[in-house]
Amino acid sequence: RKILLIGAPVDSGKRRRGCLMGPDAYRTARLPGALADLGHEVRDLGNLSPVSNDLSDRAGLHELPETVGWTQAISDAARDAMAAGLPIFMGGDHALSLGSVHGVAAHAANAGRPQFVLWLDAHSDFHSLTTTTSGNLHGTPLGYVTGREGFDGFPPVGHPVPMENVCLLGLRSVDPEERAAMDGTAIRRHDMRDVDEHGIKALLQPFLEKVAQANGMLHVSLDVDFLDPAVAPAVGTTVPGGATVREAHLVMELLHDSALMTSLDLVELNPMLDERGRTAQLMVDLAASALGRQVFDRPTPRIL
Ligand code: DIR
Ligand code: MN
Ligand code: MN
Ligand code: MN
Repeated sequence: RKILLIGAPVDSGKRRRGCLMGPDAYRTARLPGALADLGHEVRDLGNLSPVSNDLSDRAGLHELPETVGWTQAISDAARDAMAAGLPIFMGGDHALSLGSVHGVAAHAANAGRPQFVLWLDAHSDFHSLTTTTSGNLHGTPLGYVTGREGFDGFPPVGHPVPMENVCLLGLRSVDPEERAAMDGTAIRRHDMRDVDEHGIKALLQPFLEKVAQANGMLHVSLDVDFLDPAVAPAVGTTVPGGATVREAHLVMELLHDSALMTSLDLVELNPMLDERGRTAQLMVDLAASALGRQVFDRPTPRIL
């Protein structure tokens, strides 16, 4: 496949700085080479910058104007990249997904195909500008792209992702306002207890079948804190009890087998917090699994 690496050093989505170093950490951990080794044609498009605007800061919201500027820039880049191949957005914090999902959903709509989103995260990121209590906009992208009210100042969401097309896996920190907003919607949400009780494949498989039946496009958003902090310490918002290395790889391997993934975010890596680059390396290895690295070949596409 043709893979486009897009650096999005977004660091405005929360207070602790460092995610801006993420794209270069992925390059240093050899993401381009790992994907090329699998036979893919890889192009690194370099790093984006936020579009400037004349918005002002808004009380209670951290770095709103910069995040709006990133959203515009990343959405535009996402649309362009979707026409050329499979984009991987190298973050940057999770505020980058306001733009990446906005852009890929617009592309899908123009291609006449439904957009699906798999959200791998400890958090649900389902706030709006009016419900966030932290003011950190990395907690809002899923609310934005599903068309929640309360995103004044952001580009309008012309192609919201339907709730029933969203699957969250790995949850263990959901704010009361987020839970209330998700209640009664058709969003698929699986906390870590679900993973413990049923196994991660049993949760993912029905969702992948739905994507396949609908001939959908599938965006995957991988937050470092989906993983357990013991194996992925380089993230500002660690929550104990996350996915194991093998659970995360199995998700990626099933994604590869399904041949359904059309775009990918790698977000929230803060290299300042890493231990000798181990988290960056794990994220690179997970991306490689999603794009075909395996011990023994298995036939694809394959949905069991
Ligand atoms: C938290 C989000 N619920 C907040 N935290 C996240 O600040 O609204 N951390 N997304 O990764
Ligand atoms: Mn997140
Ligand atoms: Mn359109
Ligand atoms: Mn998170």
